[in-house]
Amino acid sequence: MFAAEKKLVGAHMLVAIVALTLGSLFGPLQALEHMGLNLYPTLKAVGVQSYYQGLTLHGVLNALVWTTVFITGFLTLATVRTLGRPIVKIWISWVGFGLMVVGLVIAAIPLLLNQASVLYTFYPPLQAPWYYYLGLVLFVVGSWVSGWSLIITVVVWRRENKGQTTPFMAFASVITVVLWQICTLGIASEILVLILPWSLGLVQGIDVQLSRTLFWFTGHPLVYFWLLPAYVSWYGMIPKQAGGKLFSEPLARFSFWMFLLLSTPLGLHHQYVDPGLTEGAKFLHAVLTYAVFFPSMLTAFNVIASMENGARARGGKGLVGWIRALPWKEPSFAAQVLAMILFAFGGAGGVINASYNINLVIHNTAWVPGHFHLTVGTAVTLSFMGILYWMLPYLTGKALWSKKAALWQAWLWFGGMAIFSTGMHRIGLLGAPRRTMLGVAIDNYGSGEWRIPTLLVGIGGMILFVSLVIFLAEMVMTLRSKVKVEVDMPIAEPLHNDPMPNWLNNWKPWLAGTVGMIVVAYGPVLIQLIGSIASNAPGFQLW
Ligand code: HAS
Repeated sequence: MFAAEKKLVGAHMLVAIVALTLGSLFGPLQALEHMGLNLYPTLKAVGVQSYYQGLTLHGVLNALVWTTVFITGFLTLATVRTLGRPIVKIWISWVGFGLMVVGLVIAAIPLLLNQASVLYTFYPPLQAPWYYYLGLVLFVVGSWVSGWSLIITVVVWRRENKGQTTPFMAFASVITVVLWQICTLGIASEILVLILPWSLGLVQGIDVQLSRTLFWFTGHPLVYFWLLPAYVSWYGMIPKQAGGKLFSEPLARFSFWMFLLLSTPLGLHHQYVDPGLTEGAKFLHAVLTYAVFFPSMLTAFNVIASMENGARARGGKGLVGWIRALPWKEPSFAAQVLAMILFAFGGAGGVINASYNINLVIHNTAWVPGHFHLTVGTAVTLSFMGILYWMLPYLTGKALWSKKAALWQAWLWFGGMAIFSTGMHRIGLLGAPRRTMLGVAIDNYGSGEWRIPTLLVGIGGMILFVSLVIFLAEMVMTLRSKVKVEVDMPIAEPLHNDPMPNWLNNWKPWLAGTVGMIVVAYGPVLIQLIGSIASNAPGFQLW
């Protein structure tokens, strides 16, 4: 691939891995605290003032920064490599990257000073200094600018290659980017119109419900912005890594269109218990949440069929015996398939969350972080780690330090997360609130029935920490390696080479449908909230 693009992607990976490392330092602390071992007081000397400061750093660095920066770099790589064309104006991508880094540095200052411990959802009326929000804005704008650069490149490629179907990974990457551009309008308007004037003291109060609703306008599709790059790899690369072909490329493209259409108009499933929103709107969002389950089921079917195709080509036999023939010794492959397996459980939990009435049992309990550590913490993060196992040698020309260590890392993440999230789900069902120090309460609730699940949380958290250390060692030692290799990106071919139906290749109806769905699902909600706006909540600093 083109050297300039490799440098750009490499810079993204560096920032992403540093964010993952720093953010993950707080994970074990929280897990140990839940187990009853509170190490936070000893951390005051190094500037970590509270559980909430640690939790905010953990959420922002891992859920927002590691993901977004990795994704921006990875989608750039997948697009230019499969188009076989450099980025049209690479300086635009560098500007985007630069804005993200500047935004990150600005936001980091109040975070480190314990002035912005507002958690990753930064719900008003919790209030951070205005420059924290400015940092977030610059970070998001940076990701937009990088996305524009990618969109321009695909548009120019389409002009240069009239009549040809955009290669799958470039197509799927650009849908992900467009989804992000549309859905971040919620958070952008929340910060620019409501939060910044309020945190600057230009207005005295804020409308809490309108802010939360705009947040979740972005907050839910955000999870698909995290997930879809993993799907780019599961569809676009895993079949090749398994030794086979993509079972159905049209079905894969259809899934991506469905995600564009259905990811945004369902954010109210995070607000089922919020007052001031109509039952009808919540019901509509619940129905649409079940609809967005469908493209993930299509993905499960298509990806498993593709892996079976590869396993049988490798000599695999039997109804399930073919699974043994998969390349389990390849860390990049194993990490991603292990991520898929835990995602099946995370997805099943998602159906429970989505249910309007059962949600009442789990909302705001430890069940929810249990759910999202299986999804963003594993389906996404472990897949990205697996991708880095071929990507780092590809970008640097240096051999992966140790396949064995990388395999251990993947299995430890899988095992650690299975234990951790079992504990979190269980304790959530027992009524433990999320975002709360639980250690002090273990013995006071339910005749000690919290004891075992919180122990699982602590043990799982420590296993995850060991896995992360191995991952970092793998990255650092690979960068230091003197062994040269030539690695290419694994690009899966489709099993059937039939021409792509036009309706899967035409943006207009899908974009129109996406806008239409958002208008139907959010129009009445926003009209009602804006019509009765009550900017009366002062800012609070409770930490
Ligand atoms: Fe979620 C809360 C519903 C998916 C992340 N979710 C959250 C939060 C986060 C999050 C971060 O309806 C907390 C936000 C906060 O801070 O408050 N979620 C769903 C549903 C899905 C779902 C229905 N979530 C995700 C993904 C995430 C994510 C993906 C991140 C990447 N979620 C909810 C709801 C809430 C929620 C409510 C609010 C709860 C509350 O009250 O606060 C679905 O899209 C899931 C579909 C997934 C599947 C699984 C498909 C499986 C595949 C792999 C197959 C391959 C295998 C390998 C098994 C249907 C594709 C086989 C191997 C062989 C070798 C053969």
